[in-house]
Amino acid sequence: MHWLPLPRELTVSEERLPFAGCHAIKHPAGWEGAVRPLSALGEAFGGWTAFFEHDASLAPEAYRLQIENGRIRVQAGSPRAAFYACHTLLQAWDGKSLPILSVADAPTLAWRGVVEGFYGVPWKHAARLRMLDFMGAHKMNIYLYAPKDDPYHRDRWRDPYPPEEAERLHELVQRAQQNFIEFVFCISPGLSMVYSDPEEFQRLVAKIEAVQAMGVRAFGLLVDDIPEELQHEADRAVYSSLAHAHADLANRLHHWLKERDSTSWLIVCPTFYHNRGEPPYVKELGERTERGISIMWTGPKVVSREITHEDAELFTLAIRRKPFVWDNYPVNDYEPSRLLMGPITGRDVETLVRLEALVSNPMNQAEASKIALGTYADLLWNAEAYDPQRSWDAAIVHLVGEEALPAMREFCQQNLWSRHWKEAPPEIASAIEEWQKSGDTEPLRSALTRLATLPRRLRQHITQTELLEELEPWLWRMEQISKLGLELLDQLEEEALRPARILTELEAIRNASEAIVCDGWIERWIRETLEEFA
Ligand code: LOG
Repeated sequence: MHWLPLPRELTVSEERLPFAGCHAIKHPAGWEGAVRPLSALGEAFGGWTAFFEHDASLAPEAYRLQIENGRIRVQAGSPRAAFYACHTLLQAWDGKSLPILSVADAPTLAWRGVVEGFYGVPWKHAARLRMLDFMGAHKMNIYLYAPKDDPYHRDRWRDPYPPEEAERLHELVQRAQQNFIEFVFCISPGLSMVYSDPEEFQRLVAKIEAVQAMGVRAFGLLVDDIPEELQHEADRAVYSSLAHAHADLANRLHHWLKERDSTSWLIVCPTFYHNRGEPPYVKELGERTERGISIMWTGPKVVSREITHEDAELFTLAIRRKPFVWDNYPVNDYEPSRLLMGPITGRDVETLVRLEALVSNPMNQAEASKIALGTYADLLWNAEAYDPQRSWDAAIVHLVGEEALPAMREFCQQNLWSRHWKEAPPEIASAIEEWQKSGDTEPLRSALTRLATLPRRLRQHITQTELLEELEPWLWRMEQISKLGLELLDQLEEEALRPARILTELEAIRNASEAIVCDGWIERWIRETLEEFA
């Protein structure tokens, strides 16, 4: 079984639970939505008797699940925990029956999720809905809506959403609720807002009020990627610094929110969001911003390969609260020619227990992001047992199915961006080096042949059209460039090198697609070889 996330304590027997003939789920009043995944499965396949109980002695997201005496028994700390128990059962379901099993489960980190916070083409509405279902099914519980290129989020933050867009936003909020996900509406007013102007504040809260009416209680005030100095004369007259202005705005908004709903939650992304707490801005923001307001952090770097517990401790001291991590992986907006298909690494349990939350900022490609996101779901739920390799396979199987696992794993291995995210260069590098040293063409020929046929294997095995569409530029590039590499090998072996022809083809490939595969090793090898032999 490819668990994702891996439950904390788990025993699975060889025996199966027989169908009960009728489908009966007993649960506390108001828990219909929580047991929905199991009732849907039971209705489709025949059914069992299941008992769900609220156990107040359990942590809010903890649950115990036993299959015994021919029935299913769940004790859950909350409806969300019961929902997660159902999804554990769904993962144990093999299409025919459920195994006899026993699970005791609870998360490492309280808030686990996604921030749609990248530049470039935002996700489509349907992709967001699918993402929320994916998150719920993998026990992620928070989604921050913050696409930089949604004009109403940033550039035109003052303007209300037109009715159609508002309707879509409302639908997202509802889908999040069905999946027990906290929907956080974020707004980025910092490019133009006059912080000290009361009318500007009114415009900000008017925008927020409209989303509150949709049932949202959590909001993000994002002032990342704006000028590092106060821009308006009026603000310089009132505030001693940028941090002063940001803290004042956050505090006013926090009060405004709490007055309307005591369960409201405000999350702030500061202008200096990557550091260990050393810029004076960070310390001042920490001092001036009221307790109860969360502060975001991307780790020591914008894109942090590693976040250590020492890093987290230093930042915690500066902001006087646990950091809410905005994790810039697998986001590719700063390098759109690459897909980042590896598992998350470099955040261990020592770090995670020092955080308030961790949300991953993914790629513009929503479906392809689910490989890395699946590994995040696993890490954040059960960090103690996290094994990136196991998790990676599980995430691949959850996305494309068992049959496509070998081909998809191969594809992911070619899309890791080793310079930034991984120590070792891609596999093809050693075949190239081998060829350069010994002149042995066989390892290189077989590696290139495998790569040239990989796209066909993937197109055969992957059934999700949305995922295939996202991958297509990389599949095409991989096919073309490996075929060209094979052609070059043939020409060298036949001592009939036609450098101009190879170069023309290389240019044509580059012009047709900017996708980078295998870290660009094949292109580099072709160019260098032509220079050497021509
Ligand atoms: C942006 C983010 C972007 C990311 C990666 C934060 C807090 N803000 O440098 O929108 O997707 O880097 O390019 C960012 O990370 N700024």
